Amino acid sequence: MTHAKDLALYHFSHCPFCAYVRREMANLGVDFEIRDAGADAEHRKALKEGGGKVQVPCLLITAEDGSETWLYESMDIVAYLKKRFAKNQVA
Ligand SMILES: N[C@@H](CCC(=O)N[C@@H](CS)C(=O)NCC(=O)O)C(=O)O
Repeated sequence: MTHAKDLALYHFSHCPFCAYVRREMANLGVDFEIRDAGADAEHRKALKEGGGKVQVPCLLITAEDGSETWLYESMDIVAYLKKRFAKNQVA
């Protein structure tokens, strides 16, 4: 299992698009911080201010220089994860 410190996923626990991303994380053998933007007001605020809207899933990618990319859309997030972690894939 690879732990990616530069990634964090904003999600809602009952969102099917978020479940899709979490399932693909498991398939790819990668984990990173998961932040509940439904239950946690601070995470919700950070998502709105950083990404521009409260829509989940959203993947926060923090570069070495501290710059942030807020990636929305489950299919785009999964494409990014596959491109980066496909070599880890277990199934
Ligand atoms: N096309 C988007 C759809 C995401 C979506 O509709 N997410 C819902 C939750 S399931 C959402 O964030 N709605 C905004 C809200 O509930 O405030 C994707 O595939 O990621």
